[in-house]
Amino acid sequence: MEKRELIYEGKAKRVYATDQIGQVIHEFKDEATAFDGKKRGIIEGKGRVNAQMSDIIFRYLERRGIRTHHIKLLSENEILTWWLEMIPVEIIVRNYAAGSLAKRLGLPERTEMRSPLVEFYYKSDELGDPMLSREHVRELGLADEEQMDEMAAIALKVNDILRPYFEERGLVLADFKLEFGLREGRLYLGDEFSPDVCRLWDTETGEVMDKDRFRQDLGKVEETYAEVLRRIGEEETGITASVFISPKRGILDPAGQAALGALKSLGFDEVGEVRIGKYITLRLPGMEAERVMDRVREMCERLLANPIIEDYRIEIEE
Ligand code: AIR
Ligand code: ASP
Repeated sequence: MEKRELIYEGKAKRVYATDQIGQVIHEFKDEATAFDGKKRGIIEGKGRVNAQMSDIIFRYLERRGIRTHHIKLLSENEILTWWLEMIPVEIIVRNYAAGSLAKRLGLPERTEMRSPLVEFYYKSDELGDPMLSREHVRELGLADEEQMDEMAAIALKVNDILRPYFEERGLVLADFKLEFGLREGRLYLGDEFSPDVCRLWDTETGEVMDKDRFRQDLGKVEETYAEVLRRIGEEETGITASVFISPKRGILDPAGQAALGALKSLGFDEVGEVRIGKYITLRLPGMEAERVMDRVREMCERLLANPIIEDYRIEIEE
């Protein structure tokens, strides 16, 4: 993978071309801005945290069926992704009132929403990211009706996946921003997922655990970013191995025979053979990928399978 020319520089990221067609590198910066760039500063280590957190969250979402631009983490502050033609609309999901919503509607901060809200904003620094109605999006030709529906539906699905995810890690997901883009005519989730683009509150203490610490000069900004990554990164080291065990062909399999007979008597005449096996998953925290295959094979040979009468297949997921 070769890093080529800079193709875009935003407030928090640089995007570079690569020698692979359609793939780009996102380099996350420590620079921070707020209030449409009026407040500026450096959050030491933010680039690293945001790249690594985006890697973890996007992989988690991918495993749960969300199509994202993510390919892989390349270094501590760089991610390889598919290049998307970005739609200049920010989709915000809110579980609690905070920030601009609390202000606009006069709601006390941290009022829980009856059900999650989805809002659209125009990604435009000159205009100060104004809120958009569906009519505004249509009028400006930013996205079509179908794309609007799909973006809103995906945003709510992401909320359903991530709210419990953060809850388990002692964090309330109060709100977040998503950006989408198109690749080969299909909608992909793009941009990043980090404390820069969401609000997180400590479940126990209520402490602010996101970019509001920078916006409101609450102090301990670097420490908070690092703490969020620590909480979500903990169980990320390590590998899951799946082992599929089935009786060897030609070996008598009484359970399979019984199921075959029962299926036939139910009229499933198309079935010629049934073999019934078992499925085992193993977590291997802190183990390097190269060693896992050999170790799990050894576990199969010595205990998990009976190599004389059973076949096994191992799948590894990082
Ligand atoms: N956001 C919106 N534009 C840029 C960002 N980062 C995020 C904020 C917050 C949510 O969207 O970080 O998590 C709602 O922001 P606001 O300002 O509308 O309250
Ligand atoms: N980063 C954006 C800005 O500079 C929005 C924010 O996070 O407050 O205004």
